[in-house]
Amino acid sequence: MNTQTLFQQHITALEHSWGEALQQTMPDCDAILVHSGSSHNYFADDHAPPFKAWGHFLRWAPLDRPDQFVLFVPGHKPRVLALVPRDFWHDQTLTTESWWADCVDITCMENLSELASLLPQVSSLVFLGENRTLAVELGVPAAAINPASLLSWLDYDRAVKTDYEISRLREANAHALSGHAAAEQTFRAGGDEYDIHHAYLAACRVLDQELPYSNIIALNEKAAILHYQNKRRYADRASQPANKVLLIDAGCRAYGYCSDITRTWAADDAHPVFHDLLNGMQTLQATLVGSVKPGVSFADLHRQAHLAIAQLLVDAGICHGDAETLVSNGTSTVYFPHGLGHLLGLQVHDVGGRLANRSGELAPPPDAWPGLRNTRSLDAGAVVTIEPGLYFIPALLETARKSAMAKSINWTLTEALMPFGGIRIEDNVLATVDGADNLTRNAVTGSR
Ligand SMILES: [Mn+2]
Repeated sequence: MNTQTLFQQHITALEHSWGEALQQTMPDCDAILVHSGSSHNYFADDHAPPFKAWGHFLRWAPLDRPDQFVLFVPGHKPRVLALVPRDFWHDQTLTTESWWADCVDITCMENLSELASLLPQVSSLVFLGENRTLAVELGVPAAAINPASLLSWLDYDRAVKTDYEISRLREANAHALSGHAAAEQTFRAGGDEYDIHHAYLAACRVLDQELPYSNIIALNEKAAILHYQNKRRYADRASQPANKVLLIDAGCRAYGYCSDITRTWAADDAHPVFHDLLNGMQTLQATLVGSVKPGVSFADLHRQAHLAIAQLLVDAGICHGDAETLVSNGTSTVYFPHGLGHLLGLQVHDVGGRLANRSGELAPPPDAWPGLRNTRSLDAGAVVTIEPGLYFIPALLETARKSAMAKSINWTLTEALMPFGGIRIEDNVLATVDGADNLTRNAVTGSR
């Protein structure tokens, strides 16, 4: 199916679900205005951080720039109200490819002050977006600015992707894999974190600011830092430590849709037990991916991951005891302290992961794992990450050493493995009616 047909079907689906959401949650309103967001300068500065449009806006129009609007009136073609300032400092050209632009009506404004004249009666308008001041200036009643009932409904529904969205997520995966291949090569060739980062960007032909999140490029012991943000570089190569382990967590975006992929590579001369752990993690990650299907509770999958990781720790000789006990007494959490994954879409950690239903009731995380970002049962069409990890994190190990857990840990082996940091393996997985479609492993990579 061609992109325009897919996008038209996507818009039709949005019109249906947003129409129902509006009618159910804000029955006195008859239109929704969605704002991409405003650009905000740093404090006392005339520079702003890179802009990212809001997910609920991007779903209608792939315009990743500030002060763009979508006006949704049930029964009418969606209208894009685009601010295109007269500006000789920046390129303000509005890119409107026909595959999406033909599915909406586009009106351009030179100044935000023109917006009010383009809107229907504001007393029955809902405003969605970060800029409350703008909504108030437009005259939108307070109760119709980001109403929680409507936002919960839209957030909840966003977990299930349309075919258009799935095709973009596949594209974002294929795109990122070219960077991951280059990163592995650069790691094996002895590059430092800076080199690996740039090899990734160059292979994907992207700029830093176009990434869905800052690349995590962690060599050796830094692989134990979950969101390691630095890129170590060595002017004097003689002082650069040998590459033993690379943990790279990096994605790409396709018209706003994100991929979020982690790979861990080990040099041949890494600790043999680390190689065993890496093989074990590859296997258990693939098993967890295979467990994705409609109706499965993500919290149950997370628990399944803990049991499998605990068993791996026992098999490798790092922990003593049985897996159940190591999970219930918190030992597995020392090595695997984050959640198994999250919803994925227009945001890397997509919205609605803790909603029990459209009405906004919450599905709280299990007491043992308060950080779990997705607590829902999976619906067909939902896309999640599956990203088990196993790390040697000095701060968590220090605490464990002073606790009752200490006696179930082989400290000699744990210490020997600390220089190797850790392991995370992450794929993006679609729940289908038949089970799981691994969008990462099944991505069709080609030349770009
Ligand atoms: Mn992730």
